[in-house]
Amino acid sequence: MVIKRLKPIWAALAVLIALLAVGTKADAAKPNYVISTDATYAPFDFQDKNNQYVGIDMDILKEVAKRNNFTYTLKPMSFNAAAQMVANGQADGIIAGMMINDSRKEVYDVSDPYYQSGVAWITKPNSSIKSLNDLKGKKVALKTGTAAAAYGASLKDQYGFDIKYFNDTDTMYNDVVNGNTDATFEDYPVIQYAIKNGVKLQVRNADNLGKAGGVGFFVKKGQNAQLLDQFNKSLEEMKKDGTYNKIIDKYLNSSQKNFVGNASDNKTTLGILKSNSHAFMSGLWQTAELSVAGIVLASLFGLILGVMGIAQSKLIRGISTTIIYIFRGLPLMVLAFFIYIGLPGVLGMKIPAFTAGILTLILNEGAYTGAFVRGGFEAVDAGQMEAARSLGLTHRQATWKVIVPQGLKITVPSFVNQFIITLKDTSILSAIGILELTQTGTLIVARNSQGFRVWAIIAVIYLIVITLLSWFSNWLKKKIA
Ligand code: ASN
Repeated sequence: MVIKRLKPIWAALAVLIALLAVGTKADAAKPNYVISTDATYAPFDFQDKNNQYVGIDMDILKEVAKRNNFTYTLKPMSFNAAAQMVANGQADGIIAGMMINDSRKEVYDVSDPYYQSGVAWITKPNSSIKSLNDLKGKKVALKTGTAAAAYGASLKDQYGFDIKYFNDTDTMYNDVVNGNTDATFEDYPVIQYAIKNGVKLQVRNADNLGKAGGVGFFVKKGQNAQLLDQFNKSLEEMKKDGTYNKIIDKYLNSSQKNFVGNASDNKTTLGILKSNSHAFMSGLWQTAELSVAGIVLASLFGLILGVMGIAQSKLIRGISTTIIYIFRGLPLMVLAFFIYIGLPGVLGMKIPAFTAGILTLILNEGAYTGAFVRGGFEAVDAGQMEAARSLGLTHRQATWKVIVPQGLKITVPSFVNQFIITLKDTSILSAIGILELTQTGTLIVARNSQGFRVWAIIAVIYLIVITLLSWFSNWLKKKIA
């Protein structure tokens, strides 16, 4: 009955989702590998002033691809998510200043090392903490999933400190600089580069690094042997013909300013806006795309759930209630990780980040919408249904012609509210590497360390967009009412 009526809506939804999934097909001629990376990990991986991914890893990867005639799609995100992408087959390989160790060899196949590293422990320069023994009762910042974090955590009981976890290196450094945590552990070349470029921290064990070892390129165990082989061969060639040294020299013997741009650009809000205008615009565009698609599709899905919630059949009502219960109950980020990182491993197919993001919004925001739409329908006076039925309308006709129009009017303010929530929730999708406004902010702060100014700009952009959306929604509200 009601379900039959909804068939076209289901079909439209399926077509839209299918459309979102296209555009990721590989070029048939050359192999195209999906390579994940840490979005903010200078000097290995970071964005330059033109929003290009640069760094030792990026240059090596580019060169390997050129020499072996393959292309690749780069997936920059937090290190932990990037590593999981490879472990569950979403990405073919990861290059992210990643240390080679035995536990990783159980999950991945690893290239020859292309750089030597080791774990440093770090405090503020004037800190009273001078040895690991001074960490008793203190707080230590670690980055989730990293070799440095594993090393730091292994010392926790011995030295009696507490741990606070972060997703990216810059936020972790900031926490120590601001005095919220007392120390941190990070790979030596990475902290060395940050200090050279003005981060106010000090390494405490430069000549006694923990877990010294090589940094390598990783693929999922038992897969992509050819890619790994090509990487190793090209690396060897590059070491012989001088390309490797040139790359190392480019990043380690020059200051980050070469990549970040004119230092004075970063001292004023206007300068930051100007020098990053392209990044802000493309972040805004992604946020807008996610919001519009999320709002339209989640509203449709919510409408379907709402109508199902007042169906005659107990089963259909039960399905609606269960879907609402599950997807309203799950935190948005958990759902996004489940769809983007968890599902592909089970389904054996890759899900593009944008599609995963939209699906997350449809399910989560749609569940909220479904709940208030059903409430709106239930709020329509029971006499309306009875009157319609006594006039000879079937239950289905009465639902669509009498209850739905009246119920929807009641829910208009809730819809407006939900539109704004959906727009704000798109920021959570930065966690799966979608380069929307929030992730754009993270990347810009990672290269210019201007947290206050950059986040103020991002906040103002969100407020402007939300104001525009509110105006539009109010206009729509007047039209409908
Ligand atoms: N250096 C880290 C590790 O080996 C990776 C990273 O933080 N990008 O675990």
